[in-house]
Amino acid sequence: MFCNQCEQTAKGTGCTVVGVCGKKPDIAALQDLLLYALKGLSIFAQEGRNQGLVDDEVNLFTYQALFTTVTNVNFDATRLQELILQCLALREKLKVQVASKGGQVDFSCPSTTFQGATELAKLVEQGEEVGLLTDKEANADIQSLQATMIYGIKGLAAYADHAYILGKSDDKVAAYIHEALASIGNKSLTLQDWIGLTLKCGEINLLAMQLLDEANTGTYGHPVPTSVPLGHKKGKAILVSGHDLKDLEELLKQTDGKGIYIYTHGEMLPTHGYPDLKKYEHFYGHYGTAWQNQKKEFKEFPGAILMTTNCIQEPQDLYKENIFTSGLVAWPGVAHVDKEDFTPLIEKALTMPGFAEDEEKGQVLTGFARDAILNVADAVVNEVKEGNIKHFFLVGGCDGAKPGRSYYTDFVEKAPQDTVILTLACGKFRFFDSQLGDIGGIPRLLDVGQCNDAYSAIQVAVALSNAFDCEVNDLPLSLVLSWYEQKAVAILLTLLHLGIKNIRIGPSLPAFITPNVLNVLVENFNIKPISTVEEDLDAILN
Ligand code: FS2
Ligand code: SF4
Repeated sequence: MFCNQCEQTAKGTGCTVVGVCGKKPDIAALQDLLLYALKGLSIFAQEGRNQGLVDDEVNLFTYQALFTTVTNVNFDATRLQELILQCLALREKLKVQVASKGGQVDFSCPSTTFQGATELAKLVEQGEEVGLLTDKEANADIQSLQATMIYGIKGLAAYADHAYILGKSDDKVAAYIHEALASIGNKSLTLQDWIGLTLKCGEINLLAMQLLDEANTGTYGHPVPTSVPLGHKKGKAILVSGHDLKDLEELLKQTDGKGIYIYTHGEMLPTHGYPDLKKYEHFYGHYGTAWQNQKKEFKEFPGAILMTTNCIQEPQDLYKENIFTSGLVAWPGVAHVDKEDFTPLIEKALTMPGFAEDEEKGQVLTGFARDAILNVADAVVNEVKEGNIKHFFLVGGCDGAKPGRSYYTDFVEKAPQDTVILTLACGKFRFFDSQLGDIGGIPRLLDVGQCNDAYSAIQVAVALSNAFDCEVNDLPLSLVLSWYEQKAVAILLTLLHLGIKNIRIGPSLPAFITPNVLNVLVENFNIKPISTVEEDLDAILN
């Protein structure tokens, strides 16, 4: 196997024996084969569009198949086998439709004709043969751009899938994905073309994030500042992790009146701010921190656990019977439930002890998405004009297990008192309960939401630039980002597409970026790796 798509990749170069995430070689091979099959499907989807044919089933499948291969989502060989076979069946169906429109159906790329083996072991061998979906004959820089684009597309597909679940989609997203995947192996494309196609991922990702923002706020209302208890109530309990708001809503509906309290874990914390979710009285509080602490935190939770998206880790025996996956998440031997019927999960919670007593552990504030911040924009602008707020930092992104990630905690703690910290995604759990005080009633630590809410942070930056009549790059705003998986790659490409410069990124640079590609990023966008907190604060503020 070879996989280098996430920040924790082995030795900073690639996982070759087994994934640091727990991905085994057979799963890596099946994920590679799924992407290869998807490339074949993309060629027909692109030709179909040329003939005026758009297939919604193909679009949705494309999002789901890509999201499945994101880090810490699907570790189940049987589920991947089903998806590969479904992909080939869709390809054949589309081929017939394209032919009926007079389109081309005879392509030289073997991904358009390959047949999947019926036995799982043989399918794994086929996956090992195709390997990573990059053009192995292209030079290292082109392969690096292709990898960056594919990883960005995985993140983009995750956002598109979330938006789709809540009824929002735009064919431009699928059209770009199909074009990009179909282009791998096209020898006529130059390095410059690949830079363009890669940055286009950022442009399309902005659209997908906008769709998701509209889907979330249109369905559940704009988040409002909300205090979330970190303790618990006496009684039965279910813990919900991941990012899927629809799963959470369905669970809240299906547990209403059943005497079960619902708690969030990890990236689900910001859901407490949505009016149409917080209205449920049994939606109580937040338990635990970020994904990489789940083994310790889940085994101590006295109720059932639902994992709605990434990041799942290998469930330990102590809680394997209590954890359920939904949507695209899968772990072999772990029960899977669908939002249409959470009965097995609810019944499990009812058989478990729950919390024996009420316990207070303080509160954290969330719900500072774009609408909430823009509602106090005048006050924020005044504080800046009066010199009380000197600088804004966006300290956000993914968390992970590496010790170098303490940089972000230290950064927030050492940021001067006259600065405001916007944060989002699971990286915030290193400092989410820090008491940073306020400036003129404006909290110094503002939780914008999940990684899925990066669009909200971008809108806040754009609104500030309008208020100060300057470009975003000229604002007293610095982005200090942590990355882990492929949604972060998509967001970074969006920031680059928007021309945002001087981003600091860590804890390490992506293994799939070659020195030449990094040079392009440094020369055009002045991207920097994080250094020490003191050096970076000094460089930013002085
Ligand atoms: Fe965190 Fe994991 Fe949010 Fe990423 S829970 S690293 O996949 O999506 O951020
Ligand atoms: Fe390694 Fe990350 Fe790939 Fe898992 S997703 S195999 S940790 S590079």
